[in-house]
Amino acid sequence: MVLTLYYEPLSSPSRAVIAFLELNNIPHEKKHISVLKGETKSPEFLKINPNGLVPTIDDDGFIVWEHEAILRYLAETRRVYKYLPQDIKVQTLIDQFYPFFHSSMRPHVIHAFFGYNGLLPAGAWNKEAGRKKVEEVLKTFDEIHLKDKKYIAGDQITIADFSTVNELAQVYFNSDIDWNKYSRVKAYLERCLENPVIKATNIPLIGFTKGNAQVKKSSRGGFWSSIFCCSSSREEVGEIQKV
Ligand SMILES: N[C@@H](CCC(=O)N[C@@H](CS)C(=O)NCC(=O)O)C(=O)O
Repeated sequence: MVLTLYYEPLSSPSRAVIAFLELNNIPHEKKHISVLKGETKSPEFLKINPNGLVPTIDDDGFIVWEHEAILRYLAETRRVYKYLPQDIKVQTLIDQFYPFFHSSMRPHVIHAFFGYNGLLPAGAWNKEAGRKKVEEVLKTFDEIHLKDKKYIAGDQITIADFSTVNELAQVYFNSDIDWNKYSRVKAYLERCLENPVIKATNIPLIGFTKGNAQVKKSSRGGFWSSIFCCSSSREEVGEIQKV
């Protein structure tokens, strides 16, 4: 049975998996589970991933969620090591990066992505504070992680970069951050986006952040609920529709 990827194009971890599959020519079929329509929380999808999150894969009955685990699983099972080199030092630098990615980078960047795009409940977005948090992350990323390297784990792009470029693109394309203050990060993002597949996977996001979306109030909730601890905020977030 062909590998199935459950994904949402506006989800940065989904885009990282899509780019990885395509760049490695891994046969797969994609099933769009619309976060915007609440499909991640449908009874059918919850049977596949009880956490109700994308990306998720089904590899002949073996279900995997968490995009980092998916990327590693795909590299190992398909024996494609271009983006996960079999070098313990490179792999350790990747391992060392992910806690920073999950605990600092992603939460602040997503909050800002929502804030800049008008997707947070009234009063939940303080632009100055939100931008400051992202800038703290960018400073650390610039001065420590990219200090003397082209990519996170050295001179070669790895899965850690797949995660990061997709995440940071959410604020790279639409925010008032002065990226010239973080010249290594800016050069890094441009370098990653030179890859036509990585660039293509980010195109839905570019269209989205250019303002081709409007927010509609809805009581459904369930939109990126992993980000919100409080269900009342989720209910206010509403539904987004492309216009
Ligand atoms: N830690 C997970 C995060 C997955 C995640 O947050 N997915 C979001 C989209 S980016 C989602 O599916 N949200 C659905 C919902 O909140 O209902 C990963 O790295 O894969």
